[in-house]
Amino acid sequence: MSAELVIRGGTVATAADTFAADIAISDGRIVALGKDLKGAREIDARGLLVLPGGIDSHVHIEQRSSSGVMTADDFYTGTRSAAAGGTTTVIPFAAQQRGMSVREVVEDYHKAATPKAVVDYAFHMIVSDPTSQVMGQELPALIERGYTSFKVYMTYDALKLDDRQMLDVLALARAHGAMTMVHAENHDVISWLSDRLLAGGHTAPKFHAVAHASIAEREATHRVITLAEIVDVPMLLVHVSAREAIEQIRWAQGRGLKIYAETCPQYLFLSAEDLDRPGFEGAKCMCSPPPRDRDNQRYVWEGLKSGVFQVVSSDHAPYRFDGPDGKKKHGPNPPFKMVANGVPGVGARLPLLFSAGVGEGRLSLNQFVALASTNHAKLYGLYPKKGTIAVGSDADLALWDPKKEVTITVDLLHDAMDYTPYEGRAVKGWPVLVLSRGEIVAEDGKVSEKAGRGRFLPCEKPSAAVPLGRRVHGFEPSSGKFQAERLS
Ligand code: DUC
Ligand code: ZN
Ligand code: ZN
Repeated sequence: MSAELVIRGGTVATAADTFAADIAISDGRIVALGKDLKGAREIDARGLLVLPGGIDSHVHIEQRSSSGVMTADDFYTGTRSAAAGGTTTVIPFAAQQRGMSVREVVEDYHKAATPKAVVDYAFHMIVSDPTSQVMGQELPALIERGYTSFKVYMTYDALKLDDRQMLDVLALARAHGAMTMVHAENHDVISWLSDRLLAGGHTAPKFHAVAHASIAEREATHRVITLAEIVDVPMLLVHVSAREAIEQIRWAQGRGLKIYAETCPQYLFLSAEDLDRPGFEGAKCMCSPPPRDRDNQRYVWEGLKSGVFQVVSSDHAPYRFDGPDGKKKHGPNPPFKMVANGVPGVGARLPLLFSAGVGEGRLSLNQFVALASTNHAKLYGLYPKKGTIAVGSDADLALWDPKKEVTITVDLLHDAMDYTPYEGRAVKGWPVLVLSRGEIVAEDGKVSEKAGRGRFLPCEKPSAAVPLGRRVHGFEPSSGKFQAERLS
């Protein structure tokens, strides 16, 4: 029997295996894997890696920052950029502001996404106002309808929950089988430090990193782990940036708690020094938590390698640098508190991770697939429809040329931004052809213009079948070195 399309002669990699196979596709799904498969159309993948399309489970699209700035990307440009960088599923947030109904927020985000998305998408909810209506009725009903994860904040005046509210949310997640994603930073520490810095005239972007101290992240991380332990529920810490927080997560995982963790390219490739770029340029790298120093970068890499982290997401939060609705909305050189927090990254995430991870020997190809795609699908209830290459799965594939050398520029990323913090960075390895449900959405630098072809994905309740960090501590404090042999 002949399929509609065959991807011929590539090296297929999943989170578990690497093997040579053709892939046959019909009706948007994988129908066979094997040798010498027949198809009405063929794509020659000789010399290429055929990987599951990336899943980016942390992106902000059409969302306003706490300083009132709107993301540059809408669902068209944001998902187009995802496709350009090898990502075929995104999970943005339907963000509740206080006083809003979460049900209505979800409906509004659907209205924004439906006509524009180029690749498939699900939604997490952001819960900032856990009223009895939200907790008693809206969230349970939404979870049953396929919105099975929500993000909550321990900082930001307009978003943060107190510990009691956090316990309520965690208990609801346990009762209904949902996943809670937590932004863990100690709010009072940040605001106390910020007030002192600003009062002393320390207003430049680099002081953002001073105010968002890594020990404030550590404290909040430990506290919310404790709350999750009290409730006895799995939980995921988002955008973990530094050694101190990683140590808490490793400790929790070592005790057998189901604590999952995400990190992002900004903690692997940027540092606090980037916030001190000349003039106001440092604002281009301002996000929360902020990038740290090189030792911390090493810790984050080690956490990826040893399994402390299950996912690498972008935390794509695309606030433009120039223009009336961007980082300079509140003046040409506003104090750091007035600058929208966030960096773009949905398009650059996978080329950066592939190049420095697989290309430079820090990660195996299968680890890359797990961190880039498979574990996202498992944690958020999209597996095996998404996140793997198997008969019956959606034909979401990224064909990578592992030898292609590219210098990242904002134009290559196809988002609506006026900068990328990774401008000029050289990478080796690029997704040269990207398929979403068997349809080409990016090829040789061109991206699909079919706004609205992306489909909403209701999520199952998250799976527990995601490997957690190992129980050994890889870092040897006395020597300052990682004990690679104990980790491998
Ligand atoms: N921090 C967040 O918590 N969200 C968006 C971007 C950022 O920097
Ligand atoms: Zn956050
Ligand atoms: Zn975020």
